[in-house]
Amino acid sequence: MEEQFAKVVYVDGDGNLVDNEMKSQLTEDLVKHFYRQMVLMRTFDRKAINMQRQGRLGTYAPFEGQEAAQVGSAYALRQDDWIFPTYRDHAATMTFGMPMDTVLLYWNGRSEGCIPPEGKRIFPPAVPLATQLPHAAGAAMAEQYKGTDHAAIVYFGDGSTSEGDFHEGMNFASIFKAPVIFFNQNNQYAISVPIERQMNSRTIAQKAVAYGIPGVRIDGNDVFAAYFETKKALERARAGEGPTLIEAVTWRYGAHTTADDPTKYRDQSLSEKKRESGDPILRLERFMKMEGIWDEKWNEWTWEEAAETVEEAVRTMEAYPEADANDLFDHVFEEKTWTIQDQKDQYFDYLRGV
Ligand SMILES: Cc1ncc(C[n+]2csc(CCOP(=O)(O)OP(=O)(O)O)c2C)c(N)n1
Ligand SMILES: [Mg+2]
Repeated sequence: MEEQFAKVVYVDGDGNLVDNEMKSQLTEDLVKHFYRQMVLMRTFDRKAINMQRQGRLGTYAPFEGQEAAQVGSAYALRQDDWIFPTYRDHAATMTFGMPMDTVLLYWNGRSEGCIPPEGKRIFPPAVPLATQLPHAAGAAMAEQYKGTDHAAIVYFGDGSTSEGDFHEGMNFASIFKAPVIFFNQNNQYAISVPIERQMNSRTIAQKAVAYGIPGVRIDGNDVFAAYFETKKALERARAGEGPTLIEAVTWRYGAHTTADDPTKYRDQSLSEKKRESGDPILRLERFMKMEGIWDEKWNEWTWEEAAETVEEAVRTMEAYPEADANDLFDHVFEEKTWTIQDQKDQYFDYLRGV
């Protein structure tokens, strides 16, 4: 299976261009765009962790190491497509156009953090695992009924493939040829459970066979593989050829969330080795050096610009008016159930010191 689903890679961990298929499209502009965006995302991620430690954000799910998978795939979308993220996919949503201060509001526990800019089809991050797959299949089917060529992309982790919703979403999309991309980030852990203890399948891409759809396994730390393979899958989807399952093999360097301590279940020196052998940003630096388009000054400016952009978003988020406690209860259902009303009454009694 690992041979049948060999990893697609355009630029390897050492920065070598190992596949020439897309060479003509690797313009300096595109390469630099990806580098800047990944630097921005990493800067955001590190800042968010620090802010959680300072008590300025709630629990946060870091994505450092997964920037290429998210940035490359989201950049392949068209502005009128749909995106269904999880709690770890804010690099994807920000690349697609979610404002950074909105993402910060989400992690600050604010309902405003789930509201995309007008006209943007960005679903709130799915925390109940895999529930977003049937939603994405449904949104794609709706576009099909309407006769548009809009597509949907749905993000989910390796652990989420053990959920029934994974099967239901894939099967519906397959049988109705819905224009949806199932974008799996196999970061090889579901919290503390490594992939070998989650499944006997050697790959996630092979699961596509069961649904009769294309399965593509990519080096998830190669931003070009993420971009070009998602683009190809989107073209198939728009042409009425149905869904694709993409498995982006990657690694999260850090904790599952800021509430987790990865040293309890894995040797973190492994993460440092992974950085050296294939980090998404480092490999792009190596590639640019080989191509003769690396500029140390430009690199410094890129990191500085990213830090300023992130600080600006933090200022905007922190200048928001106080959260309204009603928000906790008012948006759960269109009409409140008595249990929610009861919880709301109790909470407001508590706030009033009753
Ligand atoms: C239905 C459901 N069951 C359990 C959980 C608790 N939970 C949160 S994240 C997680 C692991 C998910 O792993 P994976 O799908 O690989 O995504 P990753 O966190 O690695 O991005 C679990 C079990 C949940 N959120 N939803
Ligand atoms: Mg995982």
